[in-house]
Amino acid sequence: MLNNHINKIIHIDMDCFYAAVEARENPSLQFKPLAVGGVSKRGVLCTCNYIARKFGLHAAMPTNRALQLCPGLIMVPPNMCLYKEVSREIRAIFHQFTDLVEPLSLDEAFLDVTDCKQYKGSATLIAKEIKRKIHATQKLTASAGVGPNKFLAKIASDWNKPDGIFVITPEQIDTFMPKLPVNKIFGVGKVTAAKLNKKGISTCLDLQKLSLAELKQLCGGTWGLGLYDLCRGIDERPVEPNRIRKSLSVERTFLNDINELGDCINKLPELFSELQNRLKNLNMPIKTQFVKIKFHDFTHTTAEAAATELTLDQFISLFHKGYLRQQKPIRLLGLGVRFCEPKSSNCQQESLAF
Ligand code: DCP
Ligand code: MG
Repeated sequence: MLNNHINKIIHIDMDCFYAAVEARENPSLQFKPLAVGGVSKRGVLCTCNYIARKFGLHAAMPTNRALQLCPGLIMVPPNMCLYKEVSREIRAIFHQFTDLVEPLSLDEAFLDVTDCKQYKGSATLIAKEIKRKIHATQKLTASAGVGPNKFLAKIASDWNKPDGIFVITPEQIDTFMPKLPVNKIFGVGKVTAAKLNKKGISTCLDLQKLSLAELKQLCGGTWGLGLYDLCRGIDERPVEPNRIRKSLSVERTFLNDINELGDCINKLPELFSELQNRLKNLNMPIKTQFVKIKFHDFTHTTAEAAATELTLDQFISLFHKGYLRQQKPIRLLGLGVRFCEPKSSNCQQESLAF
């Protein structure tokens, strides 16, 4: 990181993710204490909604205990396929702003929007727009944190949960950090916090007063070094999109299902130019192009054809092909490409990790 260069990182974390998806699917559950998890006697909670949290319930609590604390609790077994699909759609929203997306789990990701030109480059406005888009298309709420690094962005997303947004600017670090309790530092669990508390260390200011050598002695070499930076709000870890890209697609979930074929075709040019823009930066050889259609009843189909150069016409004919298979109102449209395998003989690309 250059000294005069300030990164803009967003952390997004969905609110009571599995429970919120279940309540969306079954609105009669919306205002009741609700948990997702193992319903058997030996089961545990994956998560619960915020109403259930008022009774002291939390993730990983045994179901039996949860039912004792909250007798009116409604338990739903997890539906991982559904959560994965929602997660994929949310990630597609992130990618409308940057390809520097590092997912941490199904419901959480870091985004590096330092070079994002949208919304005049304002990370706060981008985070607000991401929250808006998630709510408009998924009927779910997310919390967002904005900061100059991953550590601060993650703390910020937790600050105003649920449905919150919190921004920590570089100028605020020196007033924000000293007051922060040590247990807010990711990695400082109950055991470390108790150990530190015993020594009279409860805030980051207390930690800042220790020398590096003292911290290393107290917490071990590597962790001591990490803490020395973190308690000052310093974190230089980059956002790492950690997979080898095999495909790239752009997609839209519509606010209302689209019934008219013509209306759908009118959406294609905009998606096409968005796809072209994203591809410009990658410079990777293409193997196929495809159109993905998700219908109102969540069934979906993909029409695909070999391609080296992309054309809108080919996407339009693929769209017709896919649509004719079901001819139902459309919930989501996507355009994408698959790339040549990194080691395939007819493509020269060496490593496509980024
Ligand atoms: N999860 C799980 N078991 C755990 C913790 C979490 O199965 N011990 C699942 C269920 C959660 C999802 O992962 O819905 C996301 O985890 P989070 O920690 O982000 O928790 P929530 O999204 O449920 O709640 P919050 O609003 O606090 O983020
Ligand atoms: Mg969450």
